[in-house]
Amino acid sequence: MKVFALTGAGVSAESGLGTFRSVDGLWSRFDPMRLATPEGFAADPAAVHEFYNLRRRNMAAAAPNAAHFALTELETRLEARGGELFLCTQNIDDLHERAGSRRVWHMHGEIARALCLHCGTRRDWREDLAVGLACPRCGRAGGLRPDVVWFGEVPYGMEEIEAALETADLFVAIGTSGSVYPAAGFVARAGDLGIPTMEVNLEPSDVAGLFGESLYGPATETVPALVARLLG
Ligand code: BV8
Repeated sequence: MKVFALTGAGVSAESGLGTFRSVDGLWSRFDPMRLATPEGFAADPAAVHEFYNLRRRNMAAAAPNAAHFALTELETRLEARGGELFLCTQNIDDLHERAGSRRVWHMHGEIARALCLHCGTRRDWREDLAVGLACPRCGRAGGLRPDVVWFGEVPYGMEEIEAALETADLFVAIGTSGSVYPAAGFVARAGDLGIPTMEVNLEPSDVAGLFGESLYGPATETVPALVARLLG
């Protein structure tokens, strides 16, 4: 059995990492167009670095939760049966990896990596970023940015993601509001292909009506229950 799982901020919510669109969410306190766009970075790189430095430190202090561990269990047990879990996350944190997931597709990049705009080098980066920092590869300053996908930028791995979606036996969206594309469009694509779809979330998402089945509640309860059901 091949399961395509798309995760969002809701899977990390119970680890203490903020979501974007809840009442006190990140985008209610910070302006995404000023802090999560290339134009915003060009206009005020120091403000963008401060925003991501805060989130990078929060991630380092957080721990994976039962939902992350359940998805690791699903990956291991499906592979043991000749199946596969394609884990595609919109999250830029590393909690899936720290829970033991071996293959994670970060379609919106990773906050623990940095990209140099001068030489294009990408590398792990777990410290604060700052405007004056020089790239260890090319030695030039002013070009280091978080290696994340901002609004208006092309998500990573779209070819692999679309290929995996088309050959999935089940599409499950976990902890996402279904408000950002192209990720929010995956359920429609799966539905067009006749692939069963399931929404696992705290509450109905913006695209709830497109799912064949839904499971509502906190991810630390719903995801382990779903995994137990899928593994029979
Ligand atoms: C693209 C990384 C072309 C950075 C993010 C104008 C110009 C350019 C583009 C556009 C435009 N207008 C529209 C677009 C497209 C745009 C878009 O969709 N905009 C929206 C606002 C309409 N998209 C883009 O720009 C994308 N690129 O289109 O390029 C293209 C297209 C196709 C193919 C190739 C190229 C790039 C978008 C990526 C932006 N980067 N993040 C960072 O993290 O700082 S977006 C960010 O928000 C996330 O990554 C995620 O994708 C998105 C949604 O977040 P969620 O994960 O869903 O979180 P949210 O808070 O919204 O919801 C949490 C859910 O969890 C809730 O439902 C809640 O109920 C639930 N929950 C809460 N607690 C729990 C829980 N569930 C379970 N248990 C709990 N305990």
